[in-house]
Amino acid sequence: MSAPPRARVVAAHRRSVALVLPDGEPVTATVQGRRLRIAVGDEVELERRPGTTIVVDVVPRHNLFYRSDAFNEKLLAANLTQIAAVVAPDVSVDHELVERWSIAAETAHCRFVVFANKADLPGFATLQARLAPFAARGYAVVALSAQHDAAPALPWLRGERTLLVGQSGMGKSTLVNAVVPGAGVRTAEVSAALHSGRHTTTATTLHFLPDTDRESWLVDSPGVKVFGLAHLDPATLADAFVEMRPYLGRCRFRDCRHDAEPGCALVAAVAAGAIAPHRLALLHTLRREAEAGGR
Ligand SMILES: Nc1nc2c(ncn2[C@@H]2O[C@H](COP(=O)(O)OP(=O)(O)OP(=O)(O)O)[C@@H](O)[C@H]2O)c(=O)[nH]1
Ligand SMILES: [Mg+2]
Ligand SMILES: [Zn+2]
Repeated sequence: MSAPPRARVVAAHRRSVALVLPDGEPVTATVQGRRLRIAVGDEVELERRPGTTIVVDVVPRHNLFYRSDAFNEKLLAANLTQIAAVVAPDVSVDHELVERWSIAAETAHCRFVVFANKADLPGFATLQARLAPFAARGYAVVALSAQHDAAPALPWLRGERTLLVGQSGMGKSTLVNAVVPGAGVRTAEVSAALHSGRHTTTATTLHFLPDTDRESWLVDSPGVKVFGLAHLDPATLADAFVEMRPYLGRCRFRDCRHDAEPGCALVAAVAAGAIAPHRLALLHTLRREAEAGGR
């Protein structure tokens, strides 16, 4: 008996999913039962019946990227190798959000990169200067203009399975259109998007990079204002803060919460100027979220 056909999920809407078969053929399928939860990027097993295609199982994932608060979780994409945060000078960048994405990337064992978009606009140099802390942590900050010259992004996308994340209006969909000919993703003026209060992109969709045998792809996601990480493990959270790693395990108490305990190596590193105070504060915030999430 031959193995059941497999396919890559390019869009998921409740029990209906859009798939692409290994030969590139697009198919729409229905998910069997209520148990299976499907994310974009999943590889799924199919059963083809006359007139209908059924998703019967999900191939074990390398990782699953999602956001959550104490009540809900929202799957974003599976089987990623990279998270790319898109920022731009004409939208007020929430730097804590960008830090949250970097932390989520670390815990999902993904490379993290910042795409500093709209290099053609005034204020870009100021934006780049504000991104210096990310570069100092070892993350690439790639300057590009999705609208005029997206080429600098290409070496970062080839060979990777990338999720684009960002606030609304940063240019995620514009970048997809620039590097995937024919993607035809809708984009909108920043002002129109912000004033309507609605984001232009409403669904998460996967696009294959041309000439990569469908091995490289990127996922466009709707802009967000918050990114909850209640599902992270409070005990290992500090590992995701790359600059804290050298100090971990050096506190006087093995179960140190890096708060008010004597002999805390992280508190000492903050006092010595080696770790930014807001980063330790973010660690505490995320730990409270994770403990409230109770996962
Ligand atoms: N000047 C300039 N404008 C750009 C550039 N890239 C994107 N834009 C514009 O920024 C606006 C928002 O772009 P989108 O691609 O829709 O942004 P998005 O991040 O997908 O937004 P959401 O889907 O709402 O999350 C559009 O008007 C784009 O034309 C760029 O490199 N330079
Ligand atoms: Mg968009
Ligand atoms: Zn400590």
